[in-house]
Amino acid sequence: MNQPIAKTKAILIDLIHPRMLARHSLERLEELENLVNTYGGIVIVKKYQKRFAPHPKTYIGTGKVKELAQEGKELGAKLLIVNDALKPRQSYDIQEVIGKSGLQVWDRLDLILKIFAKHASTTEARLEIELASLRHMGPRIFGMGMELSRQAGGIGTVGVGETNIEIMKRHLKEKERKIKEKLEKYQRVRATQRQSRKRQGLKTIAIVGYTNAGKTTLLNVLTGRQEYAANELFATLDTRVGQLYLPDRQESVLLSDTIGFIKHLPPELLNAFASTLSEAVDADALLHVIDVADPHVLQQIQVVEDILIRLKIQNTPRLLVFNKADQISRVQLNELLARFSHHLPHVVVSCQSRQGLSDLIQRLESLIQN
Ligand SMILES: Nc1nc2c(ncn2[C@@H]2O[C@H](COP(=O)(O)OP(=O)(O)OP(=O)(O)O)[C@@H](O)[C@H]2O)c(=O)[nH]1
Ligand SMILES: [Mg+2]
Repeated sequence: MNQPIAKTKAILIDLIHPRMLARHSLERLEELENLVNTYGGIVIVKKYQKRFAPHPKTYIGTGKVKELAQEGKELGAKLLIVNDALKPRQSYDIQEVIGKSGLQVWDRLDLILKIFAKHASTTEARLEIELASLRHMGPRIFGMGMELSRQAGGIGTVGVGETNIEIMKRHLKEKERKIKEKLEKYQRVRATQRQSRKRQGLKTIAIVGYTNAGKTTLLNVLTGRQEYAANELFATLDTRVGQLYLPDRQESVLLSDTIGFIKHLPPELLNAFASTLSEAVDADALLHVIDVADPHVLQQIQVVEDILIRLKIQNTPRLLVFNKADQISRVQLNELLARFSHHLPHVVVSCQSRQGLSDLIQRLESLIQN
C-alpha cells in the first residue's frame, strides 16, 4: 500500500488595511487557503497584520516575521505564504529574517506558479510557466548575488561577488531568450491555425469563466471531447478546441477552452497565458460559464467581466451560462437571477444533468447571427 504523503504545512499571512471589515479579511485568507489546498498543502496558521502601508523591507513588520518564523519552527511548517506579490528584495529580506527556521517564503505569485506547474501538460504551457517563474524568481537570485558580493568583499576578494552577479544575470537573460524563442515558434503555429480556421470560414467561440466553473466540462459535453475536468482550481492551462454543429445554421463552429480566471490574478500571469487567452481575444463570441452553487458567485462574475475589460474584449458578443443548476434549488436559482442585474443574454444549464443545453445551442445560434 502507498504511504500517505505528508502534506506541506503552510502559514499564511495577509496585510490588511486597518479599516477593512473583519469579514473581508477572513475571506481573503480563505481564498488563499483554497489555493494552498489546490497546491496540495495544508494551512496550519492563518494570520493578518493591520497596517496602512507595507513595511519597506519585510512587507509585514519585521517583528511579526520573527514571530511567525518561531511559530512555524515549532509546528514543523515549511512555507510562509504572503498574500500579495512581493518585490524581489522583500522576499529576500523576509527570507533573511526567517533564516534557519526551516521556512521558505512564497508570495501569492509563487503559489499560483507552483499550481500551474503541477497542471501544465503541454510543452507550451510548461514553457510559459518557466518564463513567468524566471521573471519572478530572477531578481531574487540577484539578491543572492548581492549577498555573495558582500561576503566576498568582507574577506578581501573584492570583485568576485560582482562577477557572480554578472554571470547570473547573463545566464538568466540567455535562458529567458531561449524560452521566448521556443514560445514564439508555438505562438506562430497557433496563429497560423487560427488564420486557417478563419479562411475556412469557421467561427470560433471561446469558453471563459472563473476557475472550476465547469468550462472544460461544457466543452466536453458540447463537443464530445474528453478533456481533463476536475474539482480543482486551474485544471486547464492549455488551449483545447472542439467542434460543435449548429443545426439551424447548418454549420460547425469551433469551441475553445481557456485558463480559469481568479480574483487578484497577477497581471504577469495574464501575460504568461497569452496563447490560451488569444483564443478568447480572437473569438467571434464568448460563453461565460458561471458556477451558480459557489457562495461567491456574483463576485466571480464581476472578476471575469473585469478581466474581459482588461483584455479589451468586453464588446465581443457573449452569453452567460449559469452552470451547475443541479446543485441548487429552483428558489435559490430564481433568487440569484433576480439579484443579478445584468443586461446580457443568459441561460441556465447543468452539464451534469444536461439540462438547458439545447437552449444554450439555440442562444448561441442567434448570438453569432450578426
Ligand atoms: N454538479 C455539477 N458539477 C459540475 C457541473 N459542471 C461541472 N461540474 C464539476 O465541476 C468541477 C470543475 O469542472 P471543470 O470543467 O474542470 O471546470 P473548469 O472551469 O474547466 O476549471 P479549471 O480548468 O480548473 O479552471 C468538476 O468536478 C466537474 O465535474 C454541473 O453541471 N453540475
Ligand atoms: Mg478546465
